[in-house]
Amino acid sequence: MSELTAPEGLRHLGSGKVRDLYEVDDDHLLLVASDRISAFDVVLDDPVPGKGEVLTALTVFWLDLFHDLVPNHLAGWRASELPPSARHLAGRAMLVRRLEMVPFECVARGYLVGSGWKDYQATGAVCGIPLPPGLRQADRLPEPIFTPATKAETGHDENVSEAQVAEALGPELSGRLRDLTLEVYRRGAEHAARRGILLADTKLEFGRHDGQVVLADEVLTPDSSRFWPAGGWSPGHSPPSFDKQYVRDWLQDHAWDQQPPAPPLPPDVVAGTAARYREAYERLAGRPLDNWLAEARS
Ligand code: Q0Z
Repeated sequence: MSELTAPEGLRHLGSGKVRDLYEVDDDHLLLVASDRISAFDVVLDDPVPGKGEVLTALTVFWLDLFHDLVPNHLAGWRASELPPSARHLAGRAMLVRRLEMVPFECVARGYLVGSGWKDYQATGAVCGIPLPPGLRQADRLPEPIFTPATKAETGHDENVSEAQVAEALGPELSGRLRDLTLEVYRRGAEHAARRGILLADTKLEFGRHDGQVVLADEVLTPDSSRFWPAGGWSPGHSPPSFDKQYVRDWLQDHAWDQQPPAPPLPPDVVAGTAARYREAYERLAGRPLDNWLAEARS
């Protein structure tokens, strides 16, 4: 059976641009990462082979690295741990504990880019956090900041202040989310920097189970974070993306109007992008992806 066919007998709960979510039982869900890739907010027709496995392998790697800091939702990822009808998805699937999800994206930023740069230019602050004057696009911040956002069903998430999170969830939970988000980001960014990758920012999702705050969803992947090659960064311009730069460059050189569908990518662009994803995993985890995949298929 193809590794991309849906798991039989599991109810499909929803799909994002890249991932699909299924119900396993009352307490467990199955998250499946596809090889789909988006650029300029459009999902491209061409998959990037192995991308879903990299997203899954990286999430499993980071959850293990942070296990002393925060409990997480992972309940299994090896074939032997997956429901029988999902075993062909081993390597791209995670069995997770079903949580009551926190209704905010928990974002940490170490550099001034994206919506943070836009907010700063307009107001001198990001999510209500005042920043020193004179910062340039992509500047490193004096210290990482917590910049939560609402989860938009359609369109883009909207930045909110920590006070708005505290109003909705109470000061205790909002403070815990801030502290955990910043600590996960600090530890991840420090680990990555030692391996030549800058983690500019990241978006985390948390849930609750038995009164505990639990780290959920995908963690510190190129789809939930900005990865920059350490050598390519300099303040004042938007740095190249570690993973998507070939795709973005090629699309920009081909006068695409950014309305779907995107033009088909040439095979060398697809292959170069696949190699960058694999390299990101292997640098960060210090392990060949094939070695992890062999374990996942066991
Ligand atoms: C994650 C999402 C995806 C579409 C719900 N452990 C959990 N418990 C309850 N809910 C979730 C999780 Cl991870 C949950 N999402 C995001 C993932 C496709 C949306 F693969 N939504």
